[in-house]
Amino acid sequence: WDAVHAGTGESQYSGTVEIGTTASGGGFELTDGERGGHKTYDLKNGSSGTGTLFTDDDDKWGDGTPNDPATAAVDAAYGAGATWDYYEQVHGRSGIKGDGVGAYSRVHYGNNYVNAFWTDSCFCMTYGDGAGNAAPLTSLDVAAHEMTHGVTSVTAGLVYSGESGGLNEATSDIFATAVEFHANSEDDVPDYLIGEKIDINGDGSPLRHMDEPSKDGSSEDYWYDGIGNVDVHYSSGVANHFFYLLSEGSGAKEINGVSYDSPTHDGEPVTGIGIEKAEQIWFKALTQYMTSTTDYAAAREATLEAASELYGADSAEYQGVDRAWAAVNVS
Ligand code: ASN
Ligand code: ZN
Ligand code: CA
Repeated sequence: WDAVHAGTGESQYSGTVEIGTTASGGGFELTDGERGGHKTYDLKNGSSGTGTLFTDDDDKWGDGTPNDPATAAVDAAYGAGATWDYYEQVHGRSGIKGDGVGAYSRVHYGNNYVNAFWTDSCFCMTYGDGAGNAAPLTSLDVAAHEMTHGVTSVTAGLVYSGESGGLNEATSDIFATAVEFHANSEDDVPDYLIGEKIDINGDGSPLRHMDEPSKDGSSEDYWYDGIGNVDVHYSSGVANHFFYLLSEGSGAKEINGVSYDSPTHDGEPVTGIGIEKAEQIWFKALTQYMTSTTDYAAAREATLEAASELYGADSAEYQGVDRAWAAVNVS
């Protein structure tokens, strides 16, 4: 993507990137004038308030490593910009609320903090620096995941517990992946994995796998009665698996050098319709048909309605949605 007012950043996870900046006081500040004025702040290991807006003299930001505090800001700003561009270019939505107004990001939260999060009350995203302050949680998919919590909050408003909570979490993983494919960076090759760059497990494995969520040891591959009692980051597996199957189909497949092998509950195959149609169906379902209490059965209805509206009730896309839900035991 191209920012009109662009600084150059050396990111930790996505190579050399353009970030939107604004001239200020003879230098530059990390305010993206092209994307609703999205700002990126330095918490300097604090855990409250807004922190200090990042500034730079020559509009060249970060050094690609955690040694420079601006590096995490580059990744966070790039992620917010790429996510903004995705929603605008793919779904015609300008900003989280669709009102053209940016949110803001805070980096260097706390010490050795191994998480990132969205907060409704500040309308902002916050990123920890990871273990040993060496692996900030600022990769593109993590940024898009957190920003999507804002979109979910102002649209369906899926309650963050029970089955609706799993759908809320899955929506963030689904659009995190869609953003990654849309950005299509050669320095951050798109995949159906979440958090593959932040090494949160310390063994190089990703945080989550959409083709077979149970590969992480905790996530659910299939719906069952009572799944609403498990952590929303694990019950999300059912919808992540649905989305992978709808996009790519079941069985063994290699995409951009990564091997996937997606199973089905009934052992019958699923044929994918492609991620670009699958993400349109999920977005329409989220923004028009899901509500705060939508559960898995209702999510199936919502996506079937969306597929019917977009592609027709007799379409292969509609059949694909029906088939992919059956394959994760939702019918
Ligand atoms: N990174 C987590 C998430 O977005 C943070 C949390 O669990 N609140 O779901
Ligand atoms: Zn989340
Ligand atoms: Ca990913």
